[in-house]
Amino acid sequence: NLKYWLLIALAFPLLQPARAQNPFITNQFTADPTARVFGDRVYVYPSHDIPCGPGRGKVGWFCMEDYHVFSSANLTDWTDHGVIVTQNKVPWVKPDSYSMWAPDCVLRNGKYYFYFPTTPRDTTQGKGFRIGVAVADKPTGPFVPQAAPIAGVHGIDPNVFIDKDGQAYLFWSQGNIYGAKLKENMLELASAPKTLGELPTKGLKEGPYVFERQGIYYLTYPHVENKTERLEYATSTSPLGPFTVRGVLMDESPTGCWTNHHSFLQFRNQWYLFYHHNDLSPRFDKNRSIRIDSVSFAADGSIRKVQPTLR
Ligand code: FUB
Repeated sequence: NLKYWLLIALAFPLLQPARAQNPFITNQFTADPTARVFGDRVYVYPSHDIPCGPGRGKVGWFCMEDYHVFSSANLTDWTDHGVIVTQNKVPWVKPDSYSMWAPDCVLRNGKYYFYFPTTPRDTTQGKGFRIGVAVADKPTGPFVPQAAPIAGVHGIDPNVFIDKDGQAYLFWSQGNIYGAKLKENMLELASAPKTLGELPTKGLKEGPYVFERQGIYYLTYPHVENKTERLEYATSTSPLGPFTVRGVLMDESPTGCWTNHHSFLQFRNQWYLFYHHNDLSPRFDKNRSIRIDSVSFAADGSIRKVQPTLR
């Protein structure tokens, strides 16, 4: 009998809902988290890393075929709502390219717009990534992909910011970081893409995330100068800049995960940073897992450096 109770005691932690610890999603690999508050819940839209294999992506590289969405009312217990968009159901995507990279999702006029970068079947306008949109009535879908990617946008890592006056902006990266206004329909650009100011000229900058706090616009981005990405930020008085570099908000990984990709979220008067690391795959940094940490700001608006909370 003692054996029976011992077994129950050992199994009990496994039966508990996921707890707030890093990484906070452990039923699959996740990366590039964009977190949003819709209603009274937090929704996280990450990329979904899977191990590559014969006939599935390129061994040693990122391998991503679909997206899940997760939600929580308390940042502790998370629900996986399952697959919302999958590569071979998007009309313009190159089949089996396993390149469904970092997404974003915003709510506008009662519709949820899910933005994702991937490789197109039609390469007449260039071989690189394009950015598509899928639209839903609920944050968990079903999402209906548009027939074609957004015209005039070439690159990865879409991020949408809606300003207080209702104007929406799309940001993305292609070596440098670009931004443009979006039309009211959220599906087309309303202005020509532009660079955003005096950002670093050396090293890759990608994964832009823009937010506003107390009249300051923050452009935050991963930047790699050495081996791995550190998170940096710049500020401006307007969403399309010009932005001035302010510093580093999270240092490079000491254990060598090449990428870091993040979003900022204010939930119940506390700011949080969502980002990723390869906690569940220490030997292969293209199978990543998402983390949360709280963020604070100094009186002058600067972001205090975030120290990762480890498991
Ligand atoms: O997840 C694939 C790519 O790695 C993302 O698009 C980048 O931001 C980096 O995290």
